[in-house]
Amino acid sequence: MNKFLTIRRPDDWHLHLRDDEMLNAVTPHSADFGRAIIMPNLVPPVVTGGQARDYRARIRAALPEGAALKPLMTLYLTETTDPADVVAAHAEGLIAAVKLYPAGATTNSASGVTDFDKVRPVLEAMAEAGVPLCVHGEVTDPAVDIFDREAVFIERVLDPVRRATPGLRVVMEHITTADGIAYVRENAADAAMGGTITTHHLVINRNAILAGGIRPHYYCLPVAKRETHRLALREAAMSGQGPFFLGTDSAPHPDRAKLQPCGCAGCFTAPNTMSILAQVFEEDGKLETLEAFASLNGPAFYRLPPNEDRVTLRRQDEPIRYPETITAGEETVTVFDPGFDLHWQMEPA
Ligand code: OTD
Ligand code: ZN
Ligand code: ZN
Repeated sequence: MNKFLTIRRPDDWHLHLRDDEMLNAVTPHSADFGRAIIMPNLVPPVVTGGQARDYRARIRAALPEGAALKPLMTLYLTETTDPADVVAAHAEGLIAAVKLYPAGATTNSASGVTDFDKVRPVLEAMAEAGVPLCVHGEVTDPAVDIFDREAVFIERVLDPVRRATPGLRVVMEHITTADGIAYVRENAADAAMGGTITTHHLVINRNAILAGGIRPHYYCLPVAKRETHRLALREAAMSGQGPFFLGTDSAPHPDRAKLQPCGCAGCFTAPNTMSILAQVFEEDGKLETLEAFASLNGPAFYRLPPNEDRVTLRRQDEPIRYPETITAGEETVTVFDPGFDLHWQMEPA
């Protein structure tokens, strides 16, 4: 059966494009999104407005002719971030948000925050100027079980930081638990909070990583949780409700770095994200809410207009074949395999 769905052009509110050869290889795969929030966890991280401007120029240079994508930059919050630099970069439209990584939480997060008192002046300036804070919501305390780190973060860090900084607007990034969904829902009034959900966390639970053999390409942070949590994410993403929007967290790594005794975290979903999303929304009979999730709720939170132009998702009977890997210089990067056939493809409207 041939079907199609025309929606406003989607945005990606959480994306890793890396730098150098990897940047050039992966950026074209996100070119059909309208806007993307670009994560600052390069080595060294993007911490100043000046560095964000330079990085944006490198991203623009890596985009193919005629690409729709507009990179919205972020700054990596450190204990020495200058509040005035943040406010100025936001006022000129260079950055859309500031990113908080608890020190050591994920790939390249060594420069993250340990002492939250040190960042209080920046957070207060952000609240005042309306700059959203995007958070990687996991504690790094080794005593906390990895599957509990998101829920514990809400109680130990997120809620206290929000209470201490009235008016600070926060995005809980890549929610992986029912606890995260509930917290965002409870605090979403007046767009005080939003939450991104990735494509891969709608598809896999922790069995995908560990049952019947260890599968490094399904390992990411926050790690996928048990099935009840995946179902809570699906319900939230498909609810059409304002606080929840798409942030793919597409995070490419060379296969060489993933297939190691200590392999790194990240799923590369940029090439097939919209196909997978259409498939899972269709499966749950919720195709009509895909536009809210991918194209409307994000801009509403970021106080930006939705994209004016449209794309069409077209369903074909024959499964669509995506490459298993792409190449970046000498390296290969494995494309996320959802484990089921894909029938939807995104085209210009
Ligand atoms: N998670 N990998 C990466 C980032 C994300 O926490 C994240 O946002 C990465 O490689 O940059 C990952 O698994
Ligand atoms: Zn993160
Ligand atoms: Zn990320």
